[in-house]
Parts: sequence; C-alpha cells; structure tokens
Amino acid sequence: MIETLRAAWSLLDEAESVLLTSHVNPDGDAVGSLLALGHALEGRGKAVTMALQDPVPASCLFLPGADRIRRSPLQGAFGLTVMLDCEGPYRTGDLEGLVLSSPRLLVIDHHPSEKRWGAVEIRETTAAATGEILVDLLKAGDCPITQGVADCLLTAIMLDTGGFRHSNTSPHVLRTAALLLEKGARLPVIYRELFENRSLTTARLMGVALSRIQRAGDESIVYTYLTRDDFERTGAGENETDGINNQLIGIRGTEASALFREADIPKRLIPGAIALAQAIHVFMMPL
Ligand SMILES: [Mn+2]
Repeated sequence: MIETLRAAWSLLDEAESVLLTSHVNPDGDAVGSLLALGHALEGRGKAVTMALQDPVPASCLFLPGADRIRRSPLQGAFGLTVMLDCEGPYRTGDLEGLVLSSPRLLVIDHHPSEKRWGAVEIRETTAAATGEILVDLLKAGDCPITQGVADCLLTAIMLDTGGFRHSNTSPHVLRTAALLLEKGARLPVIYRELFENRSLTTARLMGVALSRIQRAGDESIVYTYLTRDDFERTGAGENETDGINNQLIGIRGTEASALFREADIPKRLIPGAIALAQAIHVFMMPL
C-alpha cells in the first residue's frame, strides 16, 4: 500500500495541471473526495480543475469549494487526470472521453474493478469510502489536513457508512474519523447536512407514501406506492423518493420493503386504474 501511495505522489508531484473527476449523480464520497484532494493539491501549487457531469447535490453545497466544481462538457489539456470513486471511466458520464485521452491517469477508489485503468491505481476494496483512502494518501504526502479538508473527508466517510451505521464501519474507519475530528471536522454539521436535509416537498411526498403502508406475505414484507398525481400534488421531483425505503425497512419485524411508483405511461394510452395496477405491481391490486 505504501509503495502505491508513493507512486501516486510521484505522479501528482510531476504534474502541473490536474483534472479531478468522479461519478455521475455524485454523492458525499464523490464530492468530498474531489474537494479534499483538490484543496490538498492546490496547497502544493498545482493548477487544479474539478469537474463532474452532474450537479453537486444540495447536501454537499456547504463544503468549501463546492461552488468551484465545474460541469462538463469541458475543454482543456491536463497533464494528469485523477478519477475518484469510479470503477471505470464510463462512470464519469460525458467526461469519459477526457479521462480516456488523458496522458496520465491516477485512480483512487474502493469499488472492485475487473480492469486496470490508471498508470497508478489505489484501489482498496476493503475501504468504506474513497475519502478514507485519501486520508492515508494525504498523510503519506505530508499534506496538512485543514479544517475544511477534514470536513470534506468526514463527509465522504459518513455518506458511505450511512453515518457509521453500515457494516463497513471498520476500526480503521473510526480511527480515521477520530483523526478528522482532531483536525476540526464538524460531525454534527455534516450529519445534519447529509441526513437531515430534506426539502419540504420531499417530506410531504414521504408523508403520502408512509400513510399508505401495507404488509404482505408473512407480515415481514412492507410496501407502499406513489402515483404520478402524488408528485404533482406535493410538488416533489422524480428524484425525491430517497429515504422512503429506509423508513419502511425500519418498521419492526420487516425483512424486505418496496416502494412502487407509477410508471410514466400516459394515462390516455392505458386509462385509469388499469394503468396504475400494471405500472406499479400486483401488490397494488387489493388497494
Ligand atoms: Mn464511495
């Protein structure tokens, strides 16, 4: 591991201009990792460009430098590209061409991949988050971990461990998080931004879904549904269903949960209730 970290630093130190990118639909690990490494490299005098295909999620806008992350399409020549939190270049969406044509590629990730993509790859599949690997990288490069960088890295780790709830919360994760707290990371702020940051429309949509909960099978299955009309009435967008399944699976005795959504089939093609039943699921039939 230490040799790989050193090899990564020789790539990084040789480069003058560096492009940092991560996956489509970025999450806290993607954004936090991008920003942490971006700040660290700027501290070493590099010209850093950070780019993503999709917008930074609202939950990560509080991180320092989030407003500097650019959206593709992107022009320019970069001596080195760093691909973070992606098992392959296709995950960067429309930045894939730029990643593949980069003269040098460094990969830092914790997902398994069948193929090597980078001149150097720090691929630690036992790590809970790319941000966890980056702490080791920054330490190996004697980079100062400022309070802002610590916030970015703790955000990355907390997102991928579900706030230290998932089974990937290893002793190393907690030791790493402890170090970040020592560097000034604001755990309560990060927790609230990541996990208690619902919009009013999301909360209303969740209320509708929760009001219709049903049990099935031997009672260990819990499900609910949302219609197109629910989205219209609450003003919620298509991507505002996050968190509903967590509420369902959290009900005592539940082993499996499902959220059914009315598919976007125009009602004029398949009228009314039939459209609903077909588009959602057979579980819808008794309702
Ligand atoms: Mn990740």
